[in-house]
Amino acid sequence: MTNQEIAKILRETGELYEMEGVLFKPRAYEKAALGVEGLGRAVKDIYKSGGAKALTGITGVGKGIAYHIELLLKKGRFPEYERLKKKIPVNISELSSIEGVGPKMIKVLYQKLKIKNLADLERATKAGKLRYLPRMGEKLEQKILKGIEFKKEGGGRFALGEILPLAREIKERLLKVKGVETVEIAGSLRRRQETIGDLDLLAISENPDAVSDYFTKMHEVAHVYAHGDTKAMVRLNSPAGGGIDADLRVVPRESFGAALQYFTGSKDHNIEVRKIAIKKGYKLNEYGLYRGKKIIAARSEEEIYEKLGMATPPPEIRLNDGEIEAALKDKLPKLIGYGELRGDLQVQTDWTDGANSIEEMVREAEKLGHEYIAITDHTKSLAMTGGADEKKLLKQMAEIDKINHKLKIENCKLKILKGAEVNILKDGSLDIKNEVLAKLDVVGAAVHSLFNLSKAEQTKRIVKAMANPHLDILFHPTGRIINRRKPYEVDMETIIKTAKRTGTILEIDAHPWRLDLKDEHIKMAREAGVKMVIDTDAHSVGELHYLEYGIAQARRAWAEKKDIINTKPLKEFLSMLK
Ligand code: DGT
Ligand code: CA
Ligand code: CA
Ligand code: ZN
Repeated sequence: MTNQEIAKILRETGELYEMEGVLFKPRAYEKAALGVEGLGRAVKDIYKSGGAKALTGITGVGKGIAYHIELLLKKGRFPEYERLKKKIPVNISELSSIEGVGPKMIKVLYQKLKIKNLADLERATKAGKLRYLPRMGEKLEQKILKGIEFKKEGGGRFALGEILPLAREIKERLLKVKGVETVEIAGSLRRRQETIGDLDLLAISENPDAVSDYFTKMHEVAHVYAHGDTKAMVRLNSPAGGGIDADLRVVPRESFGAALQYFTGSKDHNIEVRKIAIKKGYKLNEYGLYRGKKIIAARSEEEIYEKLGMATPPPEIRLNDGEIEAALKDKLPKLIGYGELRGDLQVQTDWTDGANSIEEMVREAEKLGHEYIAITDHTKSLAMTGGADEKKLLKQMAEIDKINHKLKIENCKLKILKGAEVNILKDGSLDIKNEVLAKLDVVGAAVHSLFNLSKAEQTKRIVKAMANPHLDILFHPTGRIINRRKPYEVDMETIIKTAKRTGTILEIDAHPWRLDLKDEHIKMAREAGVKMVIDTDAHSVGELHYLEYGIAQARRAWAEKKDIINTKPLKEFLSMLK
């Protein structure tokens, strides 16, 4: 069982307990799920080396949950989960992927209307049956219907962050099959697109049959569409709920580059590249670059692009969106690298709705090699998170001073910055007094309410907030949540102009559900010379690992190191704030 699968069952157990109205347990299982997700190692390896006792070393995992994980590893299930699941046998992850649907509602939906999955929910909502349920009504019914429709518009695609860990796990497993020399992830995953339709994997193997055989028999496989010795196509049970297709092609070493180039895409990029080949009197396909029957290049992508008179574009920008012209002139951008960020600037802790303490977050940031981390808990008008008022913020600042002092004594080079994720109120003012904001190192602000204002009103509200001399970073500027919530109406051109004028930094929120700014807005900001940062919006130690998704987002928008200011050392970074 993979970490992702274990985390999913733990999280579901928490949700099932919540349906039961049990206290404390929901949060405990959620925390354990977050702990498992945040591990750098496989749970099964930890168990192998130290048994159930070693499992209690995982953040959020006590004796009881460690025992459940042990049973999961041995038998694939544990009794509490089965007992709870029997009472409410529904597809929880599918149902709760709809905005506005939580565990308590799922229970009512099942008990009153026998709703088990998304299709049932859609039918009942369209028939107007939800409004009559306790504590519901027409308004909530409309909201749910909108949520279902928005998800459907996504076309059944998955967020990159849901699928990349699965693809990497499968890659590691395939690499262990006898005869396998190389495995690469191709397609939209290699291009790090926001959303993924299906997984494409390429392998080189001395024994193609063995690897494609293994692939069709993996425990996640729900259905085998095709199974030849060089090609296999399957449907996987995805950890996100529902299924996702996966293709594996086993190709010869001599033509691996051609296959990788072809299956990385995008299709539009490939079509243009093929035209260039034809103009030069060549032919290009997934087996190689040919002149007549003679292979000119095939072993590596670089070789092929070179023979075409082009530099090799990074996969993230292969969209036929200017990269081909740039590659022909050897003028490709030098994209920001995956290891170039020095700090994280949006981090929540157990002072509000985060799962871990400041110190736990800091220790993880230290492991990640960060030079700085801003603690930015929510503020008071976001009451459901236990948002901080002025007094609580001052108390937290004192706590941060203490931990910083401790780090200094240890000769640790990490510095904790005092911050907050302040709410922008309806009139554009902030919900924390300026005199307290002035004491913080980094002030982030965000819209967390009134998503339905008109475009003009929403824009005016945010512009006003940006004019506050204490506001450094505008967090997740459009508020969208992939497959779940549309961005609020806002005029990004005006926001970007205002950012330039006021010196406000725009955030690229790396959380895989947010990825906000979007690539097109990053491009606009870059062209306007607006400063940006990439940060995780982490609510647990595991989520501190999300920076790579934000970097991918920035790379797809052609961002370079200079565009992203948390690539700078601490002192220089601080000097760039308002
Ligand atoms: P997805 O799966 O919808 O997220 O997007 P991709 O880009 O992974 O698309 P997929 O899985 O259909 O195909 C993988 C790659 O194979 C694609 O990026 C480019 C290449 N490819 C697929 N169909 C064609 C085609 O008709 N012409 C060309 N030139 N390339 C293709
Ligand atoms: Ca694909
Ligand atoms: Ca495919
Ligand atoms: Zn939060």
